[in-house]
Amino acid sequence: MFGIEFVPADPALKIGYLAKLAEDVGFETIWITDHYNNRDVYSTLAVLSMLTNRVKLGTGVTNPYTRNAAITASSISAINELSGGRAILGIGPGDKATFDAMGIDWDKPLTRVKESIAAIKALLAKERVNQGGFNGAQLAFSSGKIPIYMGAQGPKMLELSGAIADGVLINASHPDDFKFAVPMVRQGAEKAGRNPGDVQVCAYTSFSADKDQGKAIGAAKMVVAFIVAGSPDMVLERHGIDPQEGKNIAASIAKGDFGSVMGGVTSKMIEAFSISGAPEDCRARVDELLKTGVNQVVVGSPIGPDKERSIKLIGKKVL
Ligand code: F42
Repeated sequence: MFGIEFVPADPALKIGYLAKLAEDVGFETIWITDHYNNRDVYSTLAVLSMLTNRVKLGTGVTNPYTRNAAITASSISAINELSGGRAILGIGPGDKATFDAMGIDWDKPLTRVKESIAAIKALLAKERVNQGGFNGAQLAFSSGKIPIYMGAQGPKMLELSGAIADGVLINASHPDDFKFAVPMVRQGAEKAGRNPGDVQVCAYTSFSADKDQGKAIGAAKMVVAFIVAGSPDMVLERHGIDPQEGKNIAASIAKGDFGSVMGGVTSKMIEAFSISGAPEDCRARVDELLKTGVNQVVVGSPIGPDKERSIKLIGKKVL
């Protein structure tokens, strides 16, 4: 199964055009990211609800800090209603860097996600909520059951997703990362007395496909630089990358020296943190991911050097 991610750094109507194309070439789920500095995730999903017919439409991912859980429950229910029952709520702890800029404290992210999901489940069932800081909140409408997927990377978050979520969106592109993550999700499900097969594991990849392998890799470089700069040392070492190389890239990003950023990205980094190349190479990597227990591969940024052309190519040669 394949999903695709769009970032509302682009206007909703442009994403709507690409989303319809993605639906037509065979993608099954569309995920829209949520960061305050881009366009609003729910207005984008509302436009997509009207422009598509079949694909599932998810927040990929929202968080409980910038939006109160009751507002999230109301917003995603409205999208479920508009789209004829196609909504999925993707929720994670959120992006610390953007919270710092907004003056929001990233206090106890795991606890916050756990409590918010419990509250959202109750709110979606039109129950009155008195837990997790709520004092009797209740929605005035319901639009049916909505799957809840968690964005997670850390061991405890992965385990929690197995315990409480319908699926998990894991930001990674290499089979070694999934050999580490999938057992944790399964363990979380088993400990909670659930069937691990009931939790959909989604590889939220950085993907770049083009007939010209060099162009595909060129388009992935900047995205990979940001992933490397933000990855914990343990993750870099798992892929045989010296953490100092990551620190150097982070310093170049901080200085705004994007020439050095691009120059610092090695082929090992591209290999570890993206699926990029000609379509047949991308397909081979997808097959490796599926063998680790991944159920859905999400084609994430940059998609390719030319999004429209790459979506068509991926539809024909990868899906
Ligand atoms: N973030 C966004 O803001 N917008 C997006 O659109 C977005 C998309 C997205 C898609 C997939 C995905 O996997 C992640 C995505 N993210 C997005 C990032 C996401 O919101 C998180 O930043 C990211 O997943 C990193 O979170 P994490 O899973 O590593 O979890 C953090 C919080 C962590 O440290 N986890 C630890 C762990 O082991 O899992 C546990 C920490 C812990 O237990 N904390 C305790 C607690 O209660 O929170 C407190 C401990 C103490 O000492 O106080």
